[in-house]
Amino acid sequence: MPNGKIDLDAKYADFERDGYVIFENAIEPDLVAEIREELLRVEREQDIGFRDTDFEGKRTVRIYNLLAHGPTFWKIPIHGAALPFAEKVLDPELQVSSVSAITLCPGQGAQPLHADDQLIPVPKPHQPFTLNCVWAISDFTEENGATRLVPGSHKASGMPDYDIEMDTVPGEMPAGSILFWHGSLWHAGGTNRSQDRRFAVANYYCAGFIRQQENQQLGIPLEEARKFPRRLQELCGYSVYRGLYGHVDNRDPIAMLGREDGSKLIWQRGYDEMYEEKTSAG
Ligand SMILES: O=C(O)CCC(=O)C(=O)O
Repeated sequence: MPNGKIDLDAKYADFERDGYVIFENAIEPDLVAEIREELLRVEREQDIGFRDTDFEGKRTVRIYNLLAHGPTFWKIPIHGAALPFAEKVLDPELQVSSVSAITLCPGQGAQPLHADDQLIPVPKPHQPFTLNCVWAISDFTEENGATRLVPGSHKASGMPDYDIEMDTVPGEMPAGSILFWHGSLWHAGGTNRSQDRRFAVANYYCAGFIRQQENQQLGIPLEEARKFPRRLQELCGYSVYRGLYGHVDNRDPIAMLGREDGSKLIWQRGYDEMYEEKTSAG
């Protein structure tokens, strides 16, 4: 990690208080440059233009299902600067909920404030079920549309009205940094008043017990998923939560990718083993 070892406990304390935290300069510059090149390649080859809804941004290029677009993107969910913190917040049996690019182009206006988990019908506040992990692939500045954040709003009991205006702070950070936020935090993409694009990859994790936002098992061709590092396969849903949720015919679905079964199912384990933890080794 370019910035040395990260003090996860200190970062976790900030995260609990504010609902977000930034890991500055956490990603290798070569990887940041590679991701940027790859985003431009996919955009060009697939002829991806601006979105056509206000929420997604009519001057914004979004590329969904990024893991299906090449090995560079496989490095993101399992990166050593990101995954250990996500495991700490959600638990080691977490999943990838979605991985998408959000490129704000000059002239993109502010997005409505929202929380990523606002459609989950559970009374708030609650423990984090989802965690967004936004990689800055260019600098994030107030001028180019750095994400607007409402500190502490993950502890609110409700959701913002669609067109509400309120005080926010910009999640400014240099390229190569990561901004994490609790799924209940109120936030929005900013206004891009600059002449340049703001490049970001939103690597969104969820707990292993809730539904992924993008259907990773159908969205990623099986022959591609077979090539993933094992930890990424598990994160994409080829795993069993607590030895029960997600099994296929009483087996760990990782076997469908030609791997040896990882987890014994709950019925084959002793009860004490139920909370056995996985590691983040890539
Ligand atoms: O682009 C950003 O900074 C945030 C985007 C966002 O929150 C979303 O699209 O849900």
